[in-house]
Amino acid sequence: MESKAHSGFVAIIGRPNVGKSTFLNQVIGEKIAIMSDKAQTTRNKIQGIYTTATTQIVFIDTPGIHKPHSRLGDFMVQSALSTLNEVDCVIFMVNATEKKGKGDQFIIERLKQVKQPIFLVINKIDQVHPDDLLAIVDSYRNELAFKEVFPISALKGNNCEELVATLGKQLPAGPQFYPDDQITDHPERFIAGELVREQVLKVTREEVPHSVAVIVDRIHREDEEKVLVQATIIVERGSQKGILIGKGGKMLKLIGTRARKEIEHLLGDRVYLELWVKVQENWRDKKADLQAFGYKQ
Ligand code: GDP
Ligand code: K
Ligand code: MG
Repeated sequence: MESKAHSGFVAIIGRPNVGKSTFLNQVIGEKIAIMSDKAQTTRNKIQGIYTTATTQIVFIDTPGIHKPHSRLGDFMVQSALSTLNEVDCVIFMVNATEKKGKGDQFIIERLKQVKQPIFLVINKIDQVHPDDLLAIVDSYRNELAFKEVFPISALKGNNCEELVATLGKQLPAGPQFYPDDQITDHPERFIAGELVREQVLKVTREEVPHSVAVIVDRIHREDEEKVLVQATIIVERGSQKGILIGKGGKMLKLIGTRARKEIEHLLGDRVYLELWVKVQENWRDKKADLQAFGYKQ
């Protein structure tokens, strides 16, 4: 592959729910990372590859940095923090609608040890008055020297192109890491499983969203225009299995219908989605289960 005038890796770091995955999808123009209003939606690092004639930026979306309460939580926070050593630039994303909190302070302390340029990105500006931004910016600027500060709306797209252009210019000349048409490092199988999990997150509450993993067992082309996708939703307790299946199977059907549409968009084909629900007690704290479900250290 050729080289580019600008190429490199940019980590997107921040607390849960600040809009990291929304930003990644906005920049790439496709849903490669699932999004929801639940904390800990993103569990794995996800690379989104942005390529133009002169530039290739590999964005790394990361799990929100939080206080972990399980082995899975440890894995997530470690994978987020470990990207800091692997990138050319860091985006520290915060939420314009919230004051700087303890969680941000924890991240700031980590970022103080980072040598690469850090961009402070204040997201969700569509929800605040412009006059309120200054105080937020100041509260972070007092703590860290940022290369630049960007107020954006990842949801609406405001100021995202400008941020990407600035990041690109920041990167040195170098090799192109991925082909022009590749937009993520994860295979369709992974994204299909995530799209099922996204729908589970949207229809469940409290502990259930956090207790769910999804494994895609099989993707099989049935004929020219039909793809069979078989997936297992794993939960931690029998009661959760009951919730996910619902009365007369209603809940599972809802999840399946919605996820099927998303997977059809991903694959560009008609999809038959078959879902099973399985209990694997306490999987979030078991090393072998974590590995089996794709959360490898
Ligand atoms: P992450 O946990 O940091 O990856 O956050 P997500 O991308 O999953 O988004 C968390 C929630 O914030 C979702 O409900 C998004 O729709 C919402 N969100 C993200 N960006 C924006 C934004 O720019 N404006 C508004 N109003 N909501 C946003
Ligand atoms: K989220
Ligand atoms: Mg996310």
